[in-house]
Amino acid sequence: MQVGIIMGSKSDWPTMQHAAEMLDRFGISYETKVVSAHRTPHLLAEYAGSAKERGIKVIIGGAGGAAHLPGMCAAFTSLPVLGVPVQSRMLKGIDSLLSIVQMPKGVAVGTLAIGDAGAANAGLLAAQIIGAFEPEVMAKVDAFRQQQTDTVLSQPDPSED
Ligand code: RP5
Repeated sequence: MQVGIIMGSKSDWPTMQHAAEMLDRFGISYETKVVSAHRTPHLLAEYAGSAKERGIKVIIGGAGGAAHLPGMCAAFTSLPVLGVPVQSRMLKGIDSLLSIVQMPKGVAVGTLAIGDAGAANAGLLAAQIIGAFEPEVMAKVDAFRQQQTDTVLSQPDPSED
């Protein structure tokens, strides 16, 4: 598998499935797993610590609330880690965003937007990272973006169907 998609809870899947769908679009293999920083800390250490030797190239971590999963994951591996703030009930994901984005200098997490768009863009960014070394993947990313451009340019008048 090239990408590991991990999340703090099964309840994060409706958000994180958008990362998986994006990777499907580009034919990139991935695995999905619930790995919680606070409920299964030893599993997180084992998962992140072994990811590189298992062939994983990028890890996408999604979590909500006090969302320390991506940061702790990045602490255990030098693979690129992309963090997705899952929308929380009480604070609408602002808590998740601030928990993930404010990594102290020296351990990096690439933080995406809150919710579905962030998860989809995490999949897209993972494809772009892999595509930097695999031209056929980058060609698919370029085609996807061109399709978006063509769609917008073909419907310039928002009042028309
Ligand atoms: C976090 O707590 C998870 O990432 C999830 O977003 C949030 C709520 O988890 P559940 O109570 O739904 O399992 O750890």
